[in-house]
Amino acid sequence: MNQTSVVNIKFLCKAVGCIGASVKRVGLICFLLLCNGAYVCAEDGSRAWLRIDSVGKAEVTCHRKSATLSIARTELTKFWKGKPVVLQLLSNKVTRSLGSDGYAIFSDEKGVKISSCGVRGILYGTYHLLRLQETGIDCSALSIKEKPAYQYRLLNHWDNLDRTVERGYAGRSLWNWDELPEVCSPRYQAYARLNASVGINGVVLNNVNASPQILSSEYLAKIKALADVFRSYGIQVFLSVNFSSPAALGGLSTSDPLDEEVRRWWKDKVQEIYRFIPDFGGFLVKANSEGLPGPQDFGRTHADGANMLADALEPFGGIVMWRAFVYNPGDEDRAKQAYQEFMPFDGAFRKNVVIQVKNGPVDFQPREPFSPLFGAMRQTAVMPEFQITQEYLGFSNHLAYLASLWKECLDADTYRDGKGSTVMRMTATPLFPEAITAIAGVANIGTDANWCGHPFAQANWYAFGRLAWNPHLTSGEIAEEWIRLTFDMPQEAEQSVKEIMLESREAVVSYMMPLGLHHLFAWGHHYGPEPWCAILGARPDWMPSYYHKADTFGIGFDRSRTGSNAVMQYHEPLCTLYNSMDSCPEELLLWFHHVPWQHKMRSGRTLWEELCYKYDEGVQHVKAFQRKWDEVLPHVDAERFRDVQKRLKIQVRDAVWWKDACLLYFQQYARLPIPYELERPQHNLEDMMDFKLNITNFECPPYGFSR
Ligand code: BDP
Repeated sequence: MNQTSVVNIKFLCKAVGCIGASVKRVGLICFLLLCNGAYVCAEDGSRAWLRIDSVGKAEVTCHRKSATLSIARTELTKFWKGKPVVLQLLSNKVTRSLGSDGYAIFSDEKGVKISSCGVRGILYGTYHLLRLQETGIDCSALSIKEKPAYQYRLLNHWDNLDRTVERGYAGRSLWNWDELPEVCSPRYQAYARLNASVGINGVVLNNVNASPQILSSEYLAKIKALADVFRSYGIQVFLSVNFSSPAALGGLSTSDPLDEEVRRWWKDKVQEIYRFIPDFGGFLVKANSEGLPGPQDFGRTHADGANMLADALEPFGGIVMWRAFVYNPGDEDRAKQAYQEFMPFDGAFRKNVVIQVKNGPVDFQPREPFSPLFGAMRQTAVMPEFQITQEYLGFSNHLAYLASLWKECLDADTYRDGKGSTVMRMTATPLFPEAITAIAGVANIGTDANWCGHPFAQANWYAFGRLAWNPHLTSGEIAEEWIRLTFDMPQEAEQSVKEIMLESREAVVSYMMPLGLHHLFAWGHHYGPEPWCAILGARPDWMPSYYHKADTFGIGFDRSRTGSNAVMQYHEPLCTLYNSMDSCPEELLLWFHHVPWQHKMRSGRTLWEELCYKYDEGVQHVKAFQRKWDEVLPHVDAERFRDVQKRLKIQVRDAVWWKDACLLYFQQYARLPIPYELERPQHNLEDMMDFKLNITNFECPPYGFSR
């Protein structure tokens, strides 16, 4: 948008401000701006961060032929505005050192050269060049060499075959199984293109709570159709499998991984898959977790189970991602169980197995310490799993930019090999020559026109891809790129939006679960607060009281040496640091300690006061986001502006709800007043305790919060 139109818009906004309150402000602005010829086309968000208008005249040369190269060529021909480009698929010292996904870009006064030893590398280089152009970088003298940090950069879809999406908040599953394989929606290609543009090179199509049916020949034909679309965008297809498939689908009497017939069944099934999809990626497995079947049902180990599948996949180059999200109700602290379960098998897994570990030891909470399984194993590849979909961060209603959360994990020092042994280094550096390096994010994508529900949730899809490629990027750098690509704003407005994004995750932590509190969510759907939740007969480790342990003495889970001793799973100096209430970082205090209400915090306040301040801070932050967003009104198209504005209202409502619910509930134990300088509660505890949200799987809660 040029400067004149910005000035015009500002003038018009003022003019609109004088018109009667009954006039719908944004709509009118839109109308006036259109009359004025300014650029305010409504945007439904479907183009996400690839919003370049075709210029269609670039000169692009490429002497080799492949479907992927022809995509690269078309993208550049249509959208590149600069000097002629040559795409060079070649193997020399430089390109070989960058690998087949890596690339080099050089430009001078004659033109641009993108070279790689793989077609995927050329495609990624193409999107890099276009990204530079669209973010306003001078492309006249480039000398870039890029290589991804992780070999496998994967989205995990938790999509069911009936097109519901577990923990999905953006409509239904993209995969229209009824129409496939005959009909391939154009959205499959658009989705693949968005993924490729940020370097994502694999997708697990179905829910980890997998239906055996996904492996039926009928479904394999449908999956083949998807794989055929994704392939030219450099995307491999993977499947989540149900461990009891041999019995449930194959009709065998057992699914015991040491049974010969079972092993044969998997081998045959894998062969069949590769007949349909020659570049199939492999399996993701959730086993012996939350009621799902697994090798332990037959007295076998996780290694037995994973290795059986690995042996079947190995001849074809496929891999197994075996999830470490395993815990059982019992006396042991849930946060310790994944480590206990997997450490004894370090070195027992085949080389084509990687253990997929959630960022925290419990479950995708707004803040957790990093899982101690990172930097623990020495002979087994381990990969991080992040949750892009906002199961625990306000669904698609709350603005929460998650690069900050993921960076906190990736940058955390495990101290495995001394200082600097960050999670990023421990997982991106192969432990042995053939070791797999991989990273996964649970997708937030569905049939909504803008893919992700909240317009800002797209930033999380984008950021996941960018971090998987280069975990050294900062959250701020990624946010800046995304804003530039997604909106057309003057710098000042970009800065405001960036501030909102960078503060947003901490705001959510503050109004939901500050100081290391976790899992205070409402039963089942996990939207909204329910610290009081007590369901008769339910698993105790699914109840908030298991985690907050509030009583008249204090609050928090004692995981110190004298408590559950979870601190022991961390290398020194972390173990000692976390073990003491005095040295434990305050943002994790109640994760590791049961702390007296009167405990003095570093601010000089008591724990109770600090808790009140934190909750209040969270609410104030979101109110500030609302103000900041309203200020950028002249620079955002009406459709997306209003959408975000509407969701911010919900977020403010929810933040107050969280604050009131948690403070009024915990106050019963603390028996202390909420500091008088803070805003008073707006709800009654009894009303909130009576209130039950009725949420179907993929719908967002209704706007009105009342009984
Ligand atoms: C939990 C989700 C559940 C998933 C599970 C998992 O509530 O829906 O199936 O994680 O990761 O957070 O397997």
